[in-house]
Amino acid sequence: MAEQLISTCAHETLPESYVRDAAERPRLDEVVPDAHIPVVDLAHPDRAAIVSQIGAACRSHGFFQVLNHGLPAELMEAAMAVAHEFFRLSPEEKAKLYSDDPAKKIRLSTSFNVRKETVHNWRDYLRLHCHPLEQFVPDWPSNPSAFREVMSTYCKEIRELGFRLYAAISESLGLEEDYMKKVLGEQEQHMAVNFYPKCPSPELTYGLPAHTDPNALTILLMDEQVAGLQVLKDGQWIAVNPRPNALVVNLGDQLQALSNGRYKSVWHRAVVNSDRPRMSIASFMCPCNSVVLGPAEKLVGDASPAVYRNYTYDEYYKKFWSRNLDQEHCLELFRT
Ligand SMILES: O=C(O)CCC(=O)C(=O)O
Repeated sequence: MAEQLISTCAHETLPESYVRDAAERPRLDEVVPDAHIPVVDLAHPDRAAIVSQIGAACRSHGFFQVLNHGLPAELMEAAMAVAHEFFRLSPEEKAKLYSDDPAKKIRLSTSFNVRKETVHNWRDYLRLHCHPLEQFVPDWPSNPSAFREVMSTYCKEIRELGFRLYAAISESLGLEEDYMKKVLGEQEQHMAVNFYPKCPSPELTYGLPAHTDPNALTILLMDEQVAGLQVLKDGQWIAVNPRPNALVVNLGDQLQALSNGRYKSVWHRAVVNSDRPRMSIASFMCPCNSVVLGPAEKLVGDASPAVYRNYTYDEYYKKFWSRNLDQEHCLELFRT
């Protein structure tokens, strides 16, 4: 029910259904505030250096930020602006798009999976399928009026960037430059526009609890003013501090599988705060549903046997959405 959206009114206290058990809370005072997430300048003149920095970041953090990535700053600002405008729409307008059915390809929803979960998360989100654009855009929100045009342009640019990153990641594993693009098939592309309103008790809840992404690659546009993304590194939560004009890239479960476990799809979470709302726009590059996934043949040998069995993305995605977000790594269920 659309009344479950949290962006439609202000909250003085945190409703009980959002309060985590003491052992599950974010312990915000233990988070490392100024850790270093690798930053890669994609305009560096030496391509080999870019490939090697990306490979190192995929091994060490599973996360990196990219600069000079080709997306114009004005486009990123416009995407954020139209996202803010969307979440300022009236409750009646929002109710028209609301659904809690995870199978719906275009929906405004809340938390993660309200049908299944027992504790909710302090997030509303607009979920959009984005490829092929001409198939999905007619069902995207038409209000605000600039939404479709701005987000379509943004999606096209992100897709191009995603393919450039696949090439560098493939090369960094010693694979053909076009290996990932080919093996992942005709890629789907999804978007989550995440809105985290001001929260009266941020220490008791999450925007999104710890999870890994089920897809291949995620590219995140972060609010430049408000931090909230945290990444698990060597058992400690570290804050990813926004950098002007940067995009944050993280590997999803499918690249961990393709790399035969050399690269990691790392646990991350979004925390909330009581001072300011926060927005993030996540673009998910997803393998084609029917494609058979598993470790790249070249990365399997006597010294490095296959860590994961083969499966279709359809099988994986269904398994992922049938579980709670913060259960064990979904890929563990696909081990050989
Ligand atoms: O809002 C963020 O910083 C993280 C978003 C995220 O992890 C997701 O949408 O899966």
